Parts: sequence; structure tokens; C-alpha cells
Amino acid sequence: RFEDVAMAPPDPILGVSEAFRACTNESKLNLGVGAYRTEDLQPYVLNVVKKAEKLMLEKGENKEYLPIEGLAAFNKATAELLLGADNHSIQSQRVATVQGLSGTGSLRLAAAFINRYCPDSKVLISSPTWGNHKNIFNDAGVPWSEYRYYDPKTVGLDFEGMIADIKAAPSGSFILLHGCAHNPTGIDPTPEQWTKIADVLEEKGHTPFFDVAYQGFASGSLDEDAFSVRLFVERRFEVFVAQSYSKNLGLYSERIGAINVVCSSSDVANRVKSQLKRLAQPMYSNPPVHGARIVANVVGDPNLFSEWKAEMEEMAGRIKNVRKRLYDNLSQKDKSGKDWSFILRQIGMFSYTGLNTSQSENMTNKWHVYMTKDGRISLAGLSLAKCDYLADAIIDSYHN
Ligand code: PLP
Ligand code: TYF
Repeated sequence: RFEDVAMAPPDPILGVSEAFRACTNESKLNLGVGAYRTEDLQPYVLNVVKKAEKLMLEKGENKEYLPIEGLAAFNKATAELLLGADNHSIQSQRVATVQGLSGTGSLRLAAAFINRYCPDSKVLISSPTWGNHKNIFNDAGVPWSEYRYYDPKTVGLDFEGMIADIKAAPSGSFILLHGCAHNPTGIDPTPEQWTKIADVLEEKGHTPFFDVAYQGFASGSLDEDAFSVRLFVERRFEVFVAQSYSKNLGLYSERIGAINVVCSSSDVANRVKSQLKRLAQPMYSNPPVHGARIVANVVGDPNLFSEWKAEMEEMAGRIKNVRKRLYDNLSQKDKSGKDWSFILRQIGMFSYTGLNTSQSENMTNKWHVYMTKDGRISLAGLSLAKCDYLADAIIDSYHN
């Protein structure tokens, strides 16, 4: 019966970690997956997470099923963190929030909703984008196309191309936007550019669909990183927002996130939420409780909340330090006169180096630097001590 099943290709990002594990070279570096490491390149469990878990044990929390929409205290906390507790959309109960299986599961639920209730609409995604976006919309049966985003000439944003492509899309399309710290490029629109993007979406009757996987990780400030989403909500768009706590709370394998739909009225929000639950129920019945309780405890306790912000600043700060060190090493070592300052302009966990496929392969094959073939490196997996070695590898591969 299963004789004809073909071998599926490995995930282009998660597959890199498998190759890294198999490598025996001492200099090896895993800059593939976006997962935070300490300066010793070890995984990191946040202190606030440990404290919240201790609190949960002490309280003797049970393991009963959650409602389909998830933990109420989490859903409240997550929408408030995203939009601000005093936001009009929250005050007037216009936000439908459903706990999701982290960012990916939340995106998938929204995609299922689009497939069912907006079957004639397509989604526009940036070129390039996080690889999983295409898989998610493909599997949900939602048609998508790309809008221009990255300009290799400037190693910056192709803003005119982006605007032109969004304008050219059929009215009523969903425009997938990275809330902050665009993956893989690390290039975000400026506040003025966000305003212009909102103007065009309004003009065309498009719906913004935000993917927020790095709130707090781009600038180090939760509020600043929510600027883009809040701008659209302020302008009274109906908005989809998928959230993830994988990075900012380091809860990768707890699979905790949410889908929020900001609607035009509380009545609409109630109906939208009921349909999101209807889609979720036959897929996984109800979401896991552990990560939801951690988030609710951290966000709900003023002491833990401020400690979290300090830890997040520290993580974001460490990444900024290696970014600067890598830039310094590249600038000092490279005698070709190439301008490496684009690395400093990029933000978040990643740097998009501009290395092409064969150059990226040289990084791995010759230098044992494991990374995706699109030239993206995760600075979260880099230490100050390894910047010098990495700079040698990049310079060699560039001029190869
Ligand atoms: N969206 C983007 C752009 C990402 O980079 C990620 C990875 O963190 C996700 C969504 C979702 O990841 P997760 O499913 O672990 O929350
Ligand atoms: O882009 C990244 O590295 C992170 C982690 O299927 C990730 O977003 C990568 C691939 C994947 C799920 C998460």
C-alpha cells in the first residue's frame, strides 16, 4: 500500500541542524536555525520561565483539557501584549484571540480560515520570506504570490517594488507582513514606510496579515516592536496577527502562540472566534496548557514581567554585540574594499549576507559553518569568540 510513497525533501532550515549534528569538525558552527544561544553557544532557558514553572508546581496546577480557544488568562495577556491593554480594539472587545500551536500553528489556523471564508482571496508574501509560509498556504489550499521586498543591489528594502506589487494585487487580497525583524533579511520598513504601506492597503481594500515571531527581539522593547501592528489597528483596519513565544520567551518546544483577528465590532469578533474554534477542533481538539500558563504567569506578574524585559534586552543585546563584532572583523580583514555596513543596518536574529548558493555551500563544505543556502546566518547562534573565524569564512566564500 505504501510502496509508492516518495521520500520527502528535508526542511531547508531544520535539515541544517541535522547536518550540523553529523559533522565531527571541531570548528563547526550552527548558524542555520534561528534559536538563541548563550555566549557559550548553549541553549538558554530564561530565569523568568523557571520561576513561572516553579510557581505552577507550587500551585499544583492540574492537566485538565483547555477549552478549544485555549487558556483565558493567556489569551487576555497575549492580546494586551500585542496591542497594549488600553487599546481601543481590546476595550471594545473587537479582538478574536485563539491560542495556537505557536506561530506556525496560528498561521495555519488563519490560513484555514481564509481558505474557508475568503476562498476567492489570495495572500501576498514577501520575496524572500520565511520558507514555511509557502508550505502553510499550500497545505491550506490558499493561493499566494510574492511581492518584491529585498533589493540585492542595495542589500536593503525594494520599497518601490513592494508598493507597486501590493498595488497591482487584486483588491481584497491578504498582505502578509512581518511585524518586526523580517526573516530572513533583517530589513524592516521605516515608520514612514509603514504609513505608506497602510495607505496602499487602505486604497486597495487589502487586509494586513501580520506574522509576529520576534516581538521584543528586534529593538529589545515589546512596545516598539509592535509599532507596525498597532499602526494598522489604529487606522481601523481589520487585521490578522499570528504571535509566537518561541523566541522572546525561549519556549520553542512548548508550542505557544496565538492568532488574533481584530474585527470591526465585538459581534463580528465573536463570530470569527467561533469559526476559528470550529476549524481548530477537528485538527487538534484543544491546545497544550504548559506554555500558556508560563506566558500568563510572566505577563500577569509585574515582577516577572519586568525581569522578562531585562532578560529579553540581554538576549537582543548579545546579538547586537556579535553583529557589531562580525562587522568589525569583516571590515578589518577584507581588503577588497567591500562595504559591509549592511550587516549593521539589519536587525533581529539574522543577517542576510548576500552569499549565493555556491558560496553558502563553500561556507559549509570548507569551513563547517552550517547555514541555509540563501545566505542567511543566525547571529543568535554566534559568539564573540567565533566572529573572527566566521569573518575569514565569509571573506573566503565571497571572493571564491
Ligand atoms: N514566522 C516567522 C517569520 C518565524 O521566523 C518563525 C520562527 O520562529 C515563526 C513564524 C514561527 O515559529 P514557531 O512556530 O516556533 O512559533
Ligand atoms: O527561521 C528560523 O530559523 C526559525 C525557526 O520549519 C524555524 O523561524 C525554522 C524552520 C521551521 C520552523 C521554525
